[in-house]
Amino acid sequence: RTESSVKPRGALIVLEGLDRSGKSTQCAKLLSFLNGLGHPTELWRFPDRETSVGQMISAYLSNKSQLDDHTIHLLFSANRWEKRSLMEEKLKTGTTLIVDRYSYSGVAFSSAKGLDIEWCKAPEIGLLAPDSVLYLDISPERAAERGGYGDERYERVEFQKKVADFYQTLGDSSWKIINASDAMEEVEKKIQQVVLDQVKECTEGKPLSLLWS
Ligand code: T5A
Ligand code: NA
Repeated sequence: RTESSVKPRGALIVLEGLDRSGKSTQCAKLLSFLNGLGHPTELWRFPDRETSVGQMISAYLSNKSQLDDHTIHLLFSANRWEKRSLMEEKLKTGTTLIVDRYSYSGVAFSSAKGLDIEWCKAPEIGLLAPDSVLYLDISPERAAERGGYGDERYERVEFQKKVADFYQTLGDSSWKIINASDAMEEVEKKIQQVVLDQVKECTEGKPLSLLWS
């Protein structure tokens, strides 16, 4: 087979940020934008609450169950590992994935509870590295003013401040910081620019890589 017959791979695009920073809103907009341009695209999210591991996580987040901090950390990681092979298959067959939270949430939230950051990163090693991480940057106070805040386990301003500090230590060259206090349409436009560039690079043969490198 000639090289031109190889299907260009999809891009792995991750949205990260504090609770209520607008990730799910922007993921949905991005999905319809890319689909509208004819790019095969799927929207994924972590935790994926549909799997049996995901149901344990969901019960924990809604305070219906209690788990040791290390245990829940590993469940979040396991929830990504159970989707890894499908993720690779989708990307290699040309589907772009927009992912609402990923390993950075895993490390930032557990580290904010006091777990060692290197211990937190270890189970994420070998998962697929995102081509682009869009970090929706907002102050914890501003985020708390948005709808629905306060129902789930981690939705407290003091805790979110610690999470923001750990997110800062995780940023690398794949990260783009997006001001998430802007109007939704502004945020949407900035994300579109970054993502179109990434989709193009992946189409042109950018290799997939692994966390953390
Ligand atoms: N977690 C997650 C871990 O501890 N470890 C892990 O490994 C992972 C993956 C659940 C929790 O789990 C933790 C992190 C979380 O605490 P979740 O299911 O993603 O994670 O949480 P959700 O409650 O679904 O979502 P978030 O709280 O993170 O909210 P979003 O998706 O950031 O925000 P969104 O889009 O729902 O918007 C919130 C509100 O703001 C408005 C929206 O209309 C909505 O009302 N809004 C704006 N308002 C003004 N201006 C804008 N630009 C706006 N954008 C959105
Ligand atoms: Na969300």
